[in-house]
Amino acid sequence: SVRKREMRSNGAPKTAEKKDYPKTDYSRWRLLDERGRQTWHYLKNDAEMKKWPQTTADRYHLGLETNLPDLPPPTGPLDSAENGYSFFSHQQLEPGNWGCQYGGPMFLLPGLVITLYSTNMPLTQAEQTEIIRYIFNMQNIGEKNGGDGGWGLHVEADSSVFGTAMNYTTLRLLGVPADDARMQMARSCLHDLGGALNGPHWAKFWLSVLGVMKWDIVNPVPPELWLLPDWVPISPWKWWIHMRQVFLPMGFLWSRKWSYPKADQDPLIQQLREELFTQPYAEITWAQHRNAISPRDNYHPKTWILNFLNWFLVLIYIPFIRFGWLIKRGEQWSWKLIQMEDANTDFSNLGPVNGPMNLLCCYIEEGPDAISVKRHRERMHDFLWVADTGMMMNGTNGVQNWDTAFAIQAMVAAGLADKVEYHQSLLKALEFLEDQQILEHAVGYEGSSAYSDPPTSKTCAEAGYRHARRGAWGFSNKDQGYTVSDCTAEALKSIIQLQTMPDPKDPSKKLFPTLLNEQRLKWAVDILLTMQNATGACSSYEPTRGGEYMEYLNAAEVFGRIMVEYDYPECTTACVTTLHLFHEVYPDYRAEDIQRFTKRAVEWIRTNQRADGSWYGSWGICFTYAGMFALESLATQGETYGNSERVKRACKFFIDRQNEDGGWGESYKSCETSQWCDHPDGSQVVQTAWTIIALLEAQYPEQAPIARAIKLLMDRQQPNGEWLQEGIEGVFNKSCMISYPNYKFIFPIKALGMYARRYQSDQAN
Ligand code: LAN
Repeated sequence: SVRKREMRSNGAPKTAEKKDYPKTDYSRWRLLDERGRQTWHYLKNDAEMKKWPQTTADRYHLGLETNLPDLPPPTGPLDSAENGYSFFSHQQLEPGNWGCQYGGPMFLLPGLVITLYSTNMPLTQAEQTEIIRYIFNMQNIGEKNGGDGGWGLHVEADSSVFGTAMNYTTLRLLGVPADDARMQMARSCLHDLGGALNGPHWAKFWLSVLGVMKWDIVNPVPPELWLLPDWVPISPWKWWIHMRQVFLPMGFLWSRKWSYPKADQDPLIQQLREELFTQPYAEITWAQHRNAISPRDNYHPKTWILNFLNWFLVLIYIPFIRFGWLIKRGEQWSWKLIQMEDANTDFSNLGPVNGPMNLLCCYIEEGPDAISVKRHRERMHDFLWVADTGMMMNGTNGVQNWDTAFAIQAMVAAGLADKVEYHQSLLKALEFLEDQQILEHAVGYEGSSAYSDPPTSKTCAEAGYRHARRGAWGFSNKDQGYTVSDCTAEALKSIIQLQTMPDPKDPSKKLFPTLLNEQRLKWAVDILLTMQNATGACSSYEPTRGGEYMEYLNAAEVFGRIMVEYDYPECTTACVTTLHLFHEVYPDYRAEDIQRFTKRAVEWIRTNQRADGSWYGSWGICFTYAGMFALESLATQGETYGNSERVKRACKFFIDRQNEDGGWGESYKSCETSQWCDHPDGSQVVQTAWTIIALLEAQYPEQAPIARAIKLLMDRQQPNGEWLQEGIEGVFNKSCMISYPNYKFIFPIKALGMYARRYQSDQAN
């Protein structure tokens, strides 16, 4: 049963509602990919359009008809995988990578728009039009999340003060009038939740920058914390990198109490001051609302320790102890660290939250015409993406390395990578990953004690507290340049897989060129070997530096488990499977280190399994995601269904949750609650594929349940090889969802191909 062909991005309401907001001409948008730097451009006229025609990928991402032909109906799972790749390979971009709308979080555009408004650097008309359209498309209206007119933390969430106050403000700054019917709904939703005063810390911060709130409402963010000696347990360098890199510019801005200079004269700001609150602006005693928060936003309530600390900072430290020299030194050192971050990322910055904040810091410190400001402003484009629902801000500056590595792995696992039809495409993917390996140390490493060869996990202040990176891959591209453990592992794995593949015509020859020499592969392994925690597990960007006690100081309210790095099964298993493969190919390189690492990591993976047989995933939803990685890594150690009680338990967990239709569907609520929650829409293509892969890796002995799942994947495939977008796939910080639209291609292709290889000519239907 083939469903109606329609392209719909995550989060868009399921009911057709009337679109009374202007739309740009979608035939004019083009995606430019310059060595992994992705930016969208709106062409001005026909001459430009002639010179730069729209590609299939452009059309696909924009939700326009791709006109890709119907393919011969698949005769079995392998055919279906090939049809899938045939469609997917048309979306491969010029440098060899894939891209996508990487949306979900609803708090990113507001930071950008507030920054650009307060610095008078407007977006183009086309961008504004599409941002407005996107935000309205994500509004909870009609059937969507109770239809109260607000916005949530992410596209599928119930309305919260954070989502509603920020997106309402953004729309107003982009010129939407307050008396618009949807704005009235949004306002009444906001007021029902107690108004913007009930927003979390980050909302209060941004609205103070804009001059709609007064800084007194913001709990302290003292930049002097950066002056603490490194050994102090709560020193910021020990925090999770995303928290400290947001805290850094935030502290600088808080310390300066900077806000939009024209706020008091700007009529729009005066209006917002009346629209966002339930009481008259003039009567608000700001300091009294520092801790106000609506229950909807309060995922991680502030602890009594943090409340006490804030009380101490406000009543004692700031008035009596925070001397001028302390402020000055804190700001100076912060500014230096901000500059280091800018220099080491060529102003790309770690992510979409600290990017606009760093821009503001440069604007304040160096003036509106500074080169730094100009470069930051250009970099903001790297985060913006145009989809069928409008223009949004991606969660990173792309998914380049990550999705490309998985695409390669899917084709290898499917046994399709040595077919001539796919050679060109996979070669391009390989070339892309080659180009994106980080080969330079971060500024500050050279000659400093932080760097040694091979690198260690030791860091120091001169290096901006950064982990070693030479030989690593990041999640997005080389410009951003941050080591991620599993991104390095998955990229390295896919490269080794291709570079060692024999030519089927002449097995004494290799099918793919050796683009990365042995030295570069070894650098990557050196990096992986620095990523292990004392527990044996791996974290995301660095080994864990601080204790879980830091969570007592989690001030963000809307996120859980954000203050330090944690042990993640996904990251740990990726390192295990890759080191296993590397060791098979290069048995002599650091063999003992690899063995020791693997032994400890596998031990951790075993103990991390829950009693019911599952693993909790932190970056994908949820138990299906982590279970797949865990079983794959155990399989590399020879641990499968036949010889392991543990693996049996894991398989049982999955089999018990298989739906009537043969698939699996898990809701994002699993992430929030740490308990399995069925997806309200039933089986999902992506989670079904993850589970199939898990069961195949585990060598689950029965074919029938897997065959039913395979049939579901094939039934959901469109005649042109495509799979349609379903529920959201990814998550971070327990509470915020994020979409991985390419997963609906990558993992079904892998699952179908693996199944075909295991059961050879058997057909699922
Ligand atoms: C990501 C995206 C990729 C993800 C994986 C590689 C999948 C994971 O295995 C390790 C962690 C990592 C790199 C990751 C970390 C947190 C990110 C960067 C994100 C989920 C994408 C967006 C998110 C970032 C924190 C969003 C900005 C929000 C803040 C709270 C600062």
